[in-house]
Amino acid sequence: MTLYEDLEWRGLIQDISSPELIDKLNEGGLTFYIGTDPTADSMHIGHYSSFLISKRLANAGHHPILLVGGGTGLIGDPKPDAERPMITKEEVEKNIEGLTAQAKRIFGFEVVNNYDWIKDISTVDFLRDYGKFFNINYMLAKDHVKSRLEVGITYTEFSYMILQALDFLHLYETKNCTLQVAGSDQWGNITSGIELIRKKIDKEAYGMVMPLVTDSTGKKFGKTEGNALWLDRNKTSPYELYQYLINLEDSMIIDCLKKLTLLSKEEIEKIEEENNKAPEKRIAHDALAKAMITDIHDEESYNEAVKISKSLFSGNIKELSEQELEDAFKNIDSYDISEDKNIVDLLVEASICSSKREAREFVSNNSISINGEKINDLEKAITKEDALYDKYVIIRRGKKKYYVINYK
Ligand code: 545
Repeated sequence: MTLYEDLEWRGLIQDISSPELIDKLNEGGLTFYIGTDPTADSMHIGHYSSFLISKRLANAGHHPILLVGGGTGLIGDPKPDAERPMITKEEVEKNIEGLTAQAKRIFGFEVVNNYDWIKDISTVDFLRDYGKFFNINYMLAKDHVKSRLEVGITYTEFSYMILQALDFLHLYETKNCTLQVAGSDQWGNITSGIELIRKKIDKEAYGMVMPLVTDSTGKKFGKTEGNALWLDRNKTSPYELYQYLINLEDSMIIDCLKKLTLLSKEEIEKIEEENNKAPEKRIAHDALAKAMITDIHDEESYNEAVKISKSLFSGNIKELSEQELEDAFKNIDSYDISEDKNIVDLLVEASICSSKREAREFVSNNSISINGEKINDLEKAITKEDALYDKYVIIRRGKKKYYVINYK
């Protein structure tokens, strides 16, 4: 199977700028780039799905460049509905550091920063050397500008496409970069670059975009109750990522294996076949979680996530290390205490139960466990002795609901 056939099979091709690109992709040896603006200090899973294309192309013999938009990040790529709030230069600095380190860790490729060339362009040069190649009518017809005409768009954001276009030209001229890839929302910016390269130096450059991964309701992949799933383990622990992936709708799994892992067609088809034979074993979910967590973090992180899940399921909380406990309960409701407390009082104070009566009922019913052990003594005092690693008392109410008491 050729590279292009593989990308098509995965559903990763939304648009290509010219059919000539197909042969070029299959031959190998292209230098290509994908860019990201420093609007956050970490990528999330949505960005990851597009960035993974760089690995696929690199594995097929192309040369990748990852661009961090230190210049464009100060301007802001127009969103379809509203102006972006400007972020401070300090924030941009900090985000560049985070993103560059992350991109190097996960993808291991050359990273360039467009601030390095954009900062030297004077206003007059900008207007003469680049602005002159952009017809306002052409710019107004771009999707993200068009959709903003009613609500308004500042001159700053309106100019954004010129910057991304001149990046492509710059990389074409300095690194012989002939292809830009991204998610489908970047089509307008990519074609602007192709046009600029054609008009200014009479050369042919190419673009390719992939669909953004969504769930069955059209929601962007990787968003849980408004929170993104980050690639930074301090923002989203491997365990949280594991939970998200393991609980994905069944109907999405094969598509995710194709789009979000580097597993081959043969491997994925085998997984699908085994999964169909015994769906209750959730083989495909496991394979997805294993591949993604190993690629984004490492195999140890995947094993740790599995261990945490098993321990929480069986109630063997005490076998978790301090780090594992922290990963498991990072985003769980917590309550601080600094002295010993009677269990019933504590359950009410920490809002685990709504009244003393309810708290007594839960305790008497064996519905409360402390660090994985059921208690039914209404006089039980929670003391420093109960704090795992001298810090955490893990309370479970009913089958699933966990709370953390921080003994300070
Ligand atoms: C800037 C200069 C260039 C080329 C590209 C850019 C960035 C581009 C853009 N891309 C998106 C982005 O999101 C913020 C990430 C925060 C960590 O805005 N104008 O930077 C996303 N991109 C990945 C995919 C995307 C895109 O990083 O392309 O489609 C999302 O999957 O939205 O010369």
